[in-house]
Amino acid sequence: MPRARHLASVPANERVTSLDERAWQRRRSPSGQTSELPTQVPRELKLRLYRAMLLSRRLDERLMALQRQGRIGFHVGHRGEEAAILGAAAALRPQDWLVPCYREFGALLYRGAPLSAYLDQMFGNDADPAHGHQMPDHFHSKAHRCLSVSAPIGTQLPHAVGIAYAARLKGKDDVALVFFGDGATSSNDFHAALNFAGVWRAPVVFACRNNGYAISLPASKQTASDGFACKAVAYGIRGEQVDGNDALAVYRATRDALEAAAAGEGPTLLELVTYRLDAHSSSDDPRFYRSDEEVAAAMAQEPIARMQRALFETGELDERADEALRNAVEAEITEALRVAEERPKPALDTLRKDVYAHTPWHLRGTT
Ligand SMILES: Cc1ncc(C[n+]2csc(CCOP(=O)(O)OP(=O)(O)O)c2C)c(N)n1
Repeated sequence: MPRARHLASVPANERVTSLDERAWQRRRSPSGQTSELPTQVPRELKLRLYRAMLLSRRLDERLMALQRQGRIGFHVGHRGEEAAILGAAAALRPQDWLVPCYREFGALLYRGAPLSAYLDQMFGNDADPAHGHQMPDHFHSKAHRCLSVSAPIGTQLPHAVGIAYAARLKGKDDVALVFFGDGATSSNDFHAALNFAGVWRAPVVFACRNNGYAISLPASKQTASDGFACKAVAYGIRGEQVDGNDALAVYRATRDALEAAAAGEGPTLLELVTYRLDAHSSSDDPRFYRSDEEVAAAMAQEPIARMQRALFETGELDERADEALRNAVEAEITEALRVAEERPKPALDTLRKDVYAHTPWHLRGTT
């Protein structure tokens, strides 16, 4: 595997790179649109990935509407970042660990978590795996090796390194894939995690979703370096900058990084260059800090239309099949939302569940 290279030494017009540079250059037209998909990715996987992206997009839109109607409390979505998140998730093997930030519910679903379980958490109903203890979108799933979302930025990165290193000590080839945003690279935990991962050669893949902003702060104000992938150099690990709106480029880069990690070749930092089309969360109003023109320009590069065009071009999907897929996704979401919203709220005594071994005095007699 190639070692990380310093992106400052790469001409500006070539800086968005994938692991197979020449294939990448062929795929990249001057408008930045994908014109040729890698043939080695099976059609079945491409269609599964495309369906998962459609499902995530529509879920985002529906959940944001529900939040505005006061039917759920909060939502933090990944509209525009579907290729970065699902392309990476598609590369995971069942034994690998998913260490999310807070936008990766699509990755959890891709791994096989039931949509109902995610929605139970969103509504905080009586089937919520977190028993109503967490904010919406703070999901987890032990069965799918997905850690719990935690609100502080960057804290999941050292956890991922610890999990990966422990797996290696136990002689297993499990790899941890950890997601975070560009803003998290300003946290101490980012630097501690990359440093230890480099020293221990821990089998971990760092997936930085460079979506342009940390709430209102542009990525350019997080760093003076040329992007984030080059930071890998300082820690002696591989770094790759990938077009994060190209689901298959993300899939291939993540798959190669996971394979290298599982083979004992150490960690990789992937910078997935994408754009956050929506607000940071349902509590944010991005009109205060970015222009409509900027969002419209990003919309023209958004990953779902791009993947659809590419699948149409190769003949792997046609308009009728696409429409059927979209209708099926819509029906699945509508039904799952209906069921989750109709479930009762948790009983009051779940307040203490998984929190205290013994009920403390001030909560005794509350239920
Ligand atoms: C330690 C800490 N500081 C500040 C915050 C407030 N905060 C919540 S999200 C966020 C921005 C994170 O941006 P980024 O890492 O780029 O992820 P993105 O939301 O863009 O996916 C901040 C500063 C926090 N949650 N934790």
